[in-house]
Amino acid sequence: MSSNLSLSREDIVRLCERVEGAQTRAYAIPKLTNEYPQMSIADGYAVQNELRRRFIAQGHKQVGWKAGLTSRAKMQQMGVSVPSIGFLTDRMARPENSAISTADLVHPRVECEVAFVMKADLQGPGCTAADVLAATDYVLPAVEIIDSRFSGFKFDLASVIADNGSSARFVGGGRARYVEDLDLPTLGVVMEKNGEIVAMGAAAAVMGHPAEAIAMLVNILAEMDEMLPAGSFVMSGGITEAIAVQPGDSIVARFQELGSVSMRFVE
Ligand code: 0L1
Ligand code: MG
Repeated sequence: MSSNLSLSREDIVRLCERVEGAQTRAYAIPKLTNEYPQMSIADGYAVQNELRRRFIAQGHKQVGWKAGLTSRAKMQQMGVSVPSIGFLTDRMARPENSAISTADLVHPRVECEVAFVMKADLQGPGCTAADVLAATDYVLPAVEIIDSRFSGFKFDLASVIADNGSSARFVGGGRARYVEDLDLPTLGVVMEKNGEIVAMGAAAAVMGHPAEAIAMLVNILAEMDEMLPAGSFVMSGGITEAIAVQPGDSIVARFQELGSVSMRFVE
């Protein structure tokens, strides 16, 4: 992927500092391609990798990865046509049923996802959904709280990849299940906000099968000379479009076979 870089190392560090400031101090910035229209997807991942390197140097622990923009609903909502990946750290995790502060977020949205916990390393290229299922310890229901740092959630693929795929917080919960006991594509989910149903879908919305999204993620990692280690927590992407939340909102995501995941949002 590095051969497709158009930005200098100096520009990558500069953009990383811009994204890091917006993420850690919760303010919106214009999409990066306004200033760097030539920015490629490889440039976006170079900025994301620099951000990951900095966070780890600051003591954050990487716990896994996320696949993003993996459903047609999400791609249409955000106006892009290719999925992406981002990293997850311990600082982004929140307990089930907790109160999640919005003071350190810009304009949070929630989406229901199936999360995979891996029991074996996976290495691309050529990783398939069957490889993913064989390497999966268990799956569990999760809600991702995304928070694009770009004004009005307006971005292109290179910018959103640099912003770590809008990753902000995530909550895992419900019941952990073995994949062989489930028919993952037909697994349904209903999301309620303040007791009203606001979104619903089946996991097939994620590339036909959520394991396809994890295989895609492993193959993107391979392009960056990385693998997915055993023990990783991996989110496979939103099944429905993302729903905006604000202080006072309470969210319950009810998953068929996997139980529910709840949280509320506070100032
Ligand atoms: O997890 C996702 O699908 C989000 C990817 C980034 C796009 C967005 O901010 O909605
Ligand atoms: Mg997501």
